[in-house]
Amino acid sequence: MDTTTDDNDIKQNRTVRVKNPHLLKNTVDHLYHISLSNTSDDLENRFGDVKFVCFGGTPSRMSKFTQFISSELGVKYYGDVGSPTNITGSTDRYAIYKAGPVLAVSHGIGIPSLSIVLQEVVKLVHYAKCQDVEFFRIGTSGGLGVEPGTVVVTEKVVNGALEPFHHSIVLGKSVKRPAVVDKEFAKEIYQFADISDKFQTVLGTTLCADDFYEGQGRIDGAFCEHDHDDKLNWLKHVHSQGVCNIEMESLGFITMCHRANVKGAVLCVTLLDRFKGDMVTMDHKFLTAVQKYPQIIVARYIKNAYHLLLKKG
Ligand code: R2B
Ligand code: URA
Repeated sequence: MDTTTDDNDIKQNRTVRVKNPHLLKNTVDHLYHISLSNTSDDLENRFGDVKFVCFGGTPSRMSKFTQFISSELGVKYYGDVGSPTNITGSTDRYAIYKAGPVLAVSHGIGIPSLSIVLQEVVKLVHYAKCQDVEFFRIGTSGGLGVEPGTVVVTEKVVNGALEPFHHSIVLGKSVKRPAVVDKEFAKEIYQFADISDKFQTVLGTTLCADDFYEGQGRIDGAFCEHDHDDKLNWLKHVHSQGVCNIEMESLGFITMCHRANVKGAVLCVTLLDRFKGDMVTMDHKFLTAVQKYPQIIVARYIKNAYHLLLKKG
């Protein structure tokens, strides 16, 4: 299996970059958490047509998205009527569904969970020789100064200290990687919001926290060493720096897309206004409805891009 990436292809932004000299030619690479292997699963035949990979938190949301995008594109999804089949089959860590050129992948909560499946999906599309692949995170978040149900298209992403970097520890040393958002791509996707939508869509800065409770300044966790005023002051401060929403994966997602030479975009719906409270109290029906909003925008983008690709031949 050739794992080297052609320089011309990188220049033309066509292939997914796997930057790892240890993945040598013809070695077996078992993608453990998604239960696929480069040597036995015929990846090129099964996945070579993939152009759009959409990530979201839960398997059920991504299954519903698969049904939605399959009807929007007029392509069949892999699986039985009414229930897309999870390609990862024998592992229940993550779910992957396929509808024509679209893969829908669940990533769990937080960067550590996202990073495992993202690395394995990057290798999957690399081994499958997919070209011009684009990645999307379609998720949920807490909003700041926007109506619940607003979709935020991320044009800048920062960590909890408002820095546009992702810090991690490798071999005992701190590594700092820049979170480079493809602003043009974000703007292009934002154009697919429509004035007649029953929800608002905005371009804005997303703060990516390491935790749902203390990491997002909440005061309703099991532990809390700050008070209501501290929380409000922090929320006001980050809002004054342009932050529109807070979630838990965008920093890892954007950083890894950049490293992989893949266009990546993040669209999250807000479930509450954090200036008004901490608890997500939206009822199930409304929650299900709003989770579809970022999917609607991404589906419009994909539909348009897919039709252009088909025309080109
Ligand atoms: C948004 O919602 C989840 C936490 O409830 C987390 O995955 C995120 O980013
Ligand atoms: N997801 C988050 O990470 N934070 C919220 O407030 C809501 C959803």
